[in-house]
Amino acid sequence: MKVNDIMTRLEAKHPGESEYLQAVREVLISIEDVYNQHPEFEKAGIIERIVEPDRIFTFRVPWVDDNGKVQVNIGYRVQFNGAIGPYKGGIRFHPSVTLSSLKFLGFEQTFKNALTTLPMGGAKGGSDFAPKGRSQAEIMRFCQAFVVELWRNIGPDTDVPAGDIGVGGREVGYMFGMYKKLAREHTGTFTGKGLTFGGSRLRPEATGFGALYFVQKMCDEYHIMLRGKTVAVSGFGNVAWGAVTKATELGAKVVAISGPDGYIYDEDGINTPEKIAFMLELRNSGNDVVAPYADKFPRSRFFPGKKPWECKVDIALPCAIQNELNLEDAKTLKKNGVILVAEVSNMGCTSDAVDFFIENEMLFAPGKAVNAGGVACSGLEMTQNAMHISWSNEEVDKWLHQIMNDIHEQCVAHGRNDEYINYVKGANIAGFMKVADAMMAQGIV
Ligand code: 2IT
Repeated sequence: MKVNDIMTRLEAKHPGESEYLQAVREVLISIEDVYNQHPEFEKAGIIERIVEPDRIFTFRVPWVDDNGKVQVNIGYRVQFNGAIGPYKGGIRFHPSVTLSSLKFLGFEQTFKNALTTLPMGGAKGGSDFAPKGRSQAEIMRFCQAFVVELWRNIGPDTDVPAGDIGVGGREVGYMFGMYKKLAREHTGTFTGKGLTFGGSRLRPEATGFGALYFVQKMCDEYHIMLRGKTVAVSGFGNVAWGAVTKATELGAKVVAISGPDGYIYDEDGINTPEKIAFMLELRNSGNDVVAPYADKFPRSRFFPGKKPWECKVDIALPCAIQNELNLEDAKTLKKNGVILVAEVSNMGCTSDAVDFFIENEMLFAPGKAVNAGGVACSGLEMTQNAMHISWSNEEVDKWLHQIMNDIHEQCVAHGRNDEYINYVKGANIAGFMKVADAMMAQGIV
């Protein structure tokens, strides 16, 4: 395999799909050497097959807004790779959603899910629908219209969607309600459900908690004390909230969170139940701004239009959206002496930022390893639904912890080069080998 040749062909086939091409290139570069040690992969066209989704559904989502006006959005479900289990992955509602972004997310999800040790294939879906400023009734009608089209292509052993940006417990509830009505079955076809109808304990916390378990393992590996370290987080949604909660519990001090409007710096730490709960209030307001935090807690400051990466901290955790940390930010972090960067968002860093971290042998781990706790907990929800039981907080947390440790171990096993662990390489190789193995065993399909 020659990465450049493959990329040239893919760019010609899918022009302008920049995020998808970025994600594919990153994985191919990591796996090039191992791949070339397996001539049977080349013979079976593994690369040519693994970079293309199994199938894609695209559909119109018409709905009526509160003023009686007809609105039309586009809906998608990208079933990327079903080699190791039923398709699994979130639904994103955000104006930036395009086929390219969902293809990148589905591709990443395939390897992430492989890392979780659970049998789940990769998928992603969503719409360019913008929930910001929409009423509860509008959100419900949109979710229902989305599922009216999607429902025939999903099922507990076929494809199991969940939440992502713009889709939380409320939206999953509405989508599940319509699914159940159309399919006439109450099964685990969605994860991230409410606790009263088959949801798993800890699912809302799992992405952020899992990320911090992973960060803890990175620290242990390098004999760094997490306790007492300062942390900058981007975002203020569900994932950021889980990360802030667990970071605080583990003795670190989170001093920054952010929104599309700018960032908050709170020197005292975002570390009291009141402050952490306020993040949820901000999110539930539906306004997509963090500025009100500074009004509520006057010792903190709001920096409009800025990113939190300019803060002098020990640890940086991008928790918002893809490509939110660029090369310039990476250089600022290094200059400020940051010791660890862990992507909690999917592909949170641009390619040149990732290259910069690795060339400078900085401690860096990619989203598909760090944030896998979310989908892992979804996998546990599927198991509980299939068994018609529900596990306690302690049981789920124990699994989550074990899975994150296991992912860390896989990264180290495939990414260690003398003293330095290249977590990007480790995660990509471990995830790829599992999926490739399964594809080899199942013939050319
Ligand atoms: O990016 C992700 O892993 C998610 N949005 C969670 C997917 C899931 O199926 O729980």
